[in-house]
Amino acid sequence: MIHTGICDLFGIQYPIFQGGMAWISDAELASAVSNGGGLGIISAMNADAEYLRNQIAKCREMTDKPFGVNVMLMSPFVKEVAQVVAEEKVPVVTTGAGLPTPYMPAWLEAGVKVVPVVPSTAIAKRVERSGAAAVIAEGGESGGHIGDLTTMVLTPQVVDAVKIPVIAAGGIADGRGVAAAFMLGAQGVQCGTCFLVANECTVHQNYKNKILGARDIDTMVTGKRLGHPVRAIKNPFEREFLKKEYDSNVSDEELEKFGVGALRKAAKEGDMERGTILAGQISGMIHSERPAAQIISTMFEEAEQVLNGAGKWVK
Ligand code: TUI
Repeated sequence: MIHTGICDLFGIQYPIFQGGMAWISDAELASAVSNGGGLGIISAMNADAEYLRNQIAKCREMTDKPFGVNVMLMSPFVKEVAQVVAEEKVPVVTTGAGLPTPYMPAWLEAGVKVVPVVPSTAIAKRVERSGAAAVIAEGGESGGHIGDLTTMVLTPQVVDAVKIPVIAAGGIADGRGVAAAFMLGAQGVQCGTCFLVANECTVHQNYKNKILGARDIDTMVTGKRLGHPVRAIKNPFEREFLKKEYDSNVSDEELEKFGVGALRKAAKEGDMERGTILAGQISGMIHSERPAAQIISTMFEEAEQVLNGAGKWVK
C-alpha cells in the first residue's frame, strides 16, 4: 500500500488532496473525499465568512476525518475568510492565485497547516521560509487559474528548491499520473478535474457531461491579458472572451465585467454556452462517474501496479 510523509503529516490514508474548486468544492464533496481516505477541501471561493462557517460546520457533521479549506487570495472577502480558517482551527488551509504570506502568522498561531499552491520555485522558497507545511506544485495542465510551467518541469524543480514535502498537481487523474508524480519527487498529488465527476459532487449534471465527453484538445486558456490566465472547456463563452481579449477597443474593465458570474452560470445553472466550464487538460481521459472513495482507491491501486512494473498499462 502506498504511504508517504504526506499521509503522516496530514493524518490521511492516501496522499491525495482534492483541489479547491470555486462553486464546486463544497462540504458534500470535501467530506466524501475525506471519508474516502484523501484530504477533502472546501473552496472559500468569492464567498463571505458566513458561507465558509456554514460549510465547515456541515463538513464536520459529515466526516470526522481531517479536511481543508482553500482560500482564493483574489477573493474580495479574503481577510474575513482567512480569519474564519484560524478561528475554526481548520486542520489544513491551501491557497491559490497569490501569495498567502500576510495570513500565515495567524494560521500558524492557530495550529492550521498551511499548504500554498505555487507556480514557481521562488514562491515555493518564500512560503517555505514563512512556515508552510508543504507546497502544491501546480502545472498549467490544471483547470482554472494557472501558472506558466507544466507539472513535468515545475514539480522536480520545486522538489529541489525546498525541504518541505511537495504535492504535484495538474494533469493527474489515474495511477500513471500518481506514479509519475512520485518519480518527479512529489510525495502526494492534488486532483481537481477527476473529482468533478464524483457522484457526491454537486456541480450541475451538464458540467459533468462536458467533462465526460471532452477530448484531449477540448480546453483553452483565456485571461492572459488581465494577468490571470484561466483554463476552461472550449465553448462559445470562452471563444468570445478570447476575441474580446485581442480587441483593442475592449477595455480591461469591460473584459473583467464580461467574465463576472460565468462560473456560477455553468456550475449551478448548467449553462454550457454562456458559462465558463473550468477544467484541466486531463478531462479527455475521464470517462465515468464514480463515488469519490472509488476514484481514490482505484487510482492508488493502479499507481502501485505501475510502480511495481505491472498492471494493464505496462506493455
Ligand atoms: O487558484 C487556482 N485556481 C483557480 S482560482 C480560480 S477563481 C479565479 N477566477 C478568475 C480569475 C482568477 C481566479 C479559479 N481557479 N489554482 C492555484 C494557483 N495558484 N494556480 C496558480 C497560482 C498562483 C499564481 C501566482 C499562486 C501564487 C502566485 O503568486 C504570484 C504572486 O506574486 O501573486
